Amino acid sequence: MGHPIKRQEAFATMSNTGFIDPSQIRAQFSSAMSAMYRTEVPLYGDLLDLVADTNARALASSAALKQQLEWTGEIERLSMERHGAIRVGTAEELSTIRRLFAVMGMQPVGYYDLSSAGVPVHSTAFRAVHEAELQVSPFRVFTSLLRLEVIEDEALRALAAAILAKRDIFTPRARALIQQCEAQGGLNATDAEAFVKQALETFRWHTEATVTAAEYERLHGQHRLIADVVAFKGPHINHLTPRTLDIDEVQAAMPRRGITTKAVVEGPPRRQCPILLRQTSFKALQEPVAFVGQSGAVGSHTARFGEIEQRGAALTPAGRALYDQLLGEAREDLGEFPNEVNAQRYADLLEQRFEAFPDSYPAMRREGLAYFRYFVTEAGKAACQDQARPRSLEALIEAGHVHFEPLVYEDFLPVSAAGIFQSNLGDDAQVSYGATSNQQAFHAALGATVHDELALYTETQRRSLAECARLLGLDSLG
Ligand code: OOG
Ligand code: NI
Repeated sequence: MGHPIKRQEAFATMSNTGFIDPSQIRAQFSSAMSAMYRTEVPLYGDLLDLVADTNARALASSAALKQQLEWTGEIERLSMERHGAIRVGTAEELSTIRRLFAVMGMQPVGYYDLSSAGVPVHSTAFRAVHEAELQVSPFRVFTSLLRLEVIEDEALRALAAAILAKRDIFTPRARALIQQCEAQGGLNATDAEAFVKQALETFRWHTEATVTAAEYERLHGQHRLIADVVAFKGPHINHLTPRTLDIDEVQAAMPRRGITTKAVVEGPPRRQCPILLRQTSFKALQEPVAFVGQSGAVGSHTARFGEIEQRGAALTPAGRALYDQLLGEAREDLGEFPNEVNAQRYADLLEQRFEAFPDSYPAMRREGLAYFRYFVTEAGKAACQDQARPRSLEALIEAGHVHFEPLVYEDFLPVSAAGIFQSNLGDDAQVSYGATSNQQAFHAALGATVHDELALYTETQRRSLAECARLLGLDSLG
């Protein structure tokens, strides 16, 4: 095995137009968001410390893990890696959010329909789409649009729509800077800095509600999520999630620090070779709220929570189908929704079912279950002029001239997301809304179509093979 390749500078900070690279704006925004959330929810700061400790320990105890993250460059982005989540109320809010994220090089990826799981929203994730941009800042935001049509009470639906129509979740200056960026093709350093500050306002927590206590109760009575979206001035960031290298370790450490977590870790079971995404969260905080007509914050609302995640290999359609099948089987075996009481049994069932999912990267590659990134090793470079060197991908790997590592999963999982929503909404009633999945309506509201995440992984894998071929002086590989 060769040595990890020194990564090339992914981006120059500024292009010759004088505009700041969108990835740099995203990095600044992500860090400003984290600082803001730390002051709003101090527990988030504790969580960051805990995750940093755990990650340092995981790296110190596994040279293989450290080397893997060095190959892929993830080691450099780990400490700044996080995702957030917001919920918006109208098509106009969603499409303007899309334009706001575009200033930072974030595009909508994937469509998640959560209504079948009893959560009246559909969602996408805004994130960078190219591996070089992700390397600068992997910041992502899970963004949900409330499906008002699920409110059966017509008067209440009209009330919610009227309240939403009155608010503007963007500052005038943020709107102007978005427009300016679109017209000019970028923002200079001063404008980028102003943009970060203005954009942050949209995600801030507001103690003052936009509705009376009685209206809040009506909205809340319909669904807690509806109150959360409709009753406030903006789509407050409801959690910010750091990436850990060992989620079970953090899950076990949290109670020792007085944090009560969700009973069940969402996603696949613990494995030698992590796949997709494992997540767990802890309960929302009760926040004081001032309703219209009240003096002082005498009401309360639970909106915000903490979450941690561990990311693993991105799966191909075949790998994903196998994942969905095994997850479904484990849930069927359990015969009820995972909860505190059956958590251990569920974990055991998951583990049993997932024995059918190969737990080594070479096997996952051979069976076409995951996406990979390929690198030319030192030995490969040294052998470049050798007429007898291998030329096929398999032979190059065999000879140690090409090395591969899994592509990290950059997205979310609908079943897991529904579980996270539900645990934080305190919702035990797992009703299905039966509203049909409506990606078309989502696209119409968004004012754009979402990227297919699988196409993005395929492209990254292809680019890495093309780069290997170039370095080795071969026509093509793979
Ligand atoms: C989003 C819940 C989903 C995740 O990581 O899957 C989520 C929300 O509560 O708004 O954050
Ligand atoms: Ni989340």
